[in-house]
Amino acid sequence: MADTPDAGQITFAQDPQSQGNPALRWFREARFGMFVHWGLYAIPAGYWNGKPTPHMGEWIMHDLKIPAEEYKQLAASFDPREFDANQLVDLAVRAGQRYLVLTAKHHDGFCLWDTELTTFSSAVDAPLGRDIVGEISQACRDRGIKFGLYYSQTQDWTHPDAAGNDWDFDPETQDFEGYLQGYVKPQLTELLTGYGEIALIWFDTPQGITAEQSRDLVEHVHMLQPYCLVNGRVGNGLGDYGQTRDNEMPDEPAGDWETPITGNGTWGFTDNTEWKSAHEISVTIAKAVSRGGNVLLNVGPDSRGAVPSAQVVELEAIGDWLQRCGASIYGTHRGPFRALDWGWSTASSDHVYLLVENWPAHGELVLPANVSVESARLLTDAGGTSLEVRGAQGGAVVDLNGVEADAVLSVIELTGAREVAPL
Ligand code: FHN
Repeated sequence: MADTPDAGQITFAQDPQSQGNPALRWFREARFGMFVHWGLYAIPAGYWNGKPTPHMGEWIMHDLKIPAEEYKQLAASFDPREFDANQLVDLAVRAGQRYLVLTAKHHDGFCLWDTELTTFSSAVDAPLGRDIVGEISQACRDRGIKFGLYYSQTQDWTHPDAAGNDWDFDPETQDFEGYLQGYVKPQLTELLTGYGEIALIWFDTPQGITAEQSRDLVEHVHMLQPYCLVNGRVGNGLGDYGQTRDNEMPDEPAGDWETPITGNGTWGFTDNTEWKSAHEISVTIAKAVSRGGNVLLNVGPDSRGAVPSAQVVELEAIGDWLQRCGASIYGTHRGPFRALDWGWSTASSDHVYLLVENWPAHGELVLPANVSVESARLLTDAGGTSLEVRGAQGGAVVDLNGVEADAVLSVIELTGAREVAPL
């Protein structure tokens, strides 16, 4: 199978047969999740024998063509004694994230659970013998956070029959179907039968996987847990919901979808410290929810299992913002006002929410011309300050004179917003 890292990973196709999966209800409610990329690559953290990797931290084995047998030795140093799954999931709770997706197996093939299929895992080859999937799934269950698993189905750089490693293995003689049937599906069975309810399986980089093979994986997951969602990167337009490319924001996507975003410029831990601010993240959430989507924000714990403290600060600021204006995000859907020059809108059954990025200098927020409103209040301040709405059809404005913009992103709640005449 060809080694084309970015090929075929984008899909907005949502399998029509899956539109009715009742599990999409929690997905739409949640809107914001934590992605956790954690594995052996956190140990070299972007450098191999002093040489920097040119790409993202978790791709170091591939990009520096490290021989599989050499890379596998890292497992002996995977010794995160201080890692506490409860602390990680508590952080997700504080950040206002409603689901968590852990890399059970990334492209390097290292497994974070006690699998029968290989010893290359945190439970066997690593000194502490820990089942990280088990630890985090329990911590999520205890806190009511939906728990999902990332599983690299096509690339596995330490498996001779999987895609991605052409420096150790010969792509021409590989038995990819044998790998899917004899390794991937049995591992998925372990994950979907050993850890209680799994909210979703997050496949990635489908590359050349055939439609039949993608369908087989979807059916396998649903046979074991019918309400486990499958993401669009299972390939070939299948899955329960669609995905953007990494860090992308689509204009007018249909159906249910999610954008995975980095916290800095990498998924796996490195010394990159260019953290996205709480403001940037809030803008991404506002854009996504106003277009009917979810945001899955990554953390890449270091080799001890710690999330860098500078990122924790931003996550807590987002959590504080969501504490104040969560009504405009959780369980809301596409907003009625489009192409606004000051921000974005979301809606619930009772309210329309305005997420205001560009605070009007003249103090008046101009609503679309065909809209009338009964009342407005500021959601992001402690008291929910009422705001005066002046004018009516063809000129309603919300008076923001004397009101300060929120340090993260200001949100206004409208009651009785109505379209009074088509534009
Ligand atoms: O190659 C992976 C990458 O390492 C990371 O896991 C991201 C997350 O969306 N997915 C792939 C690239 O799109």
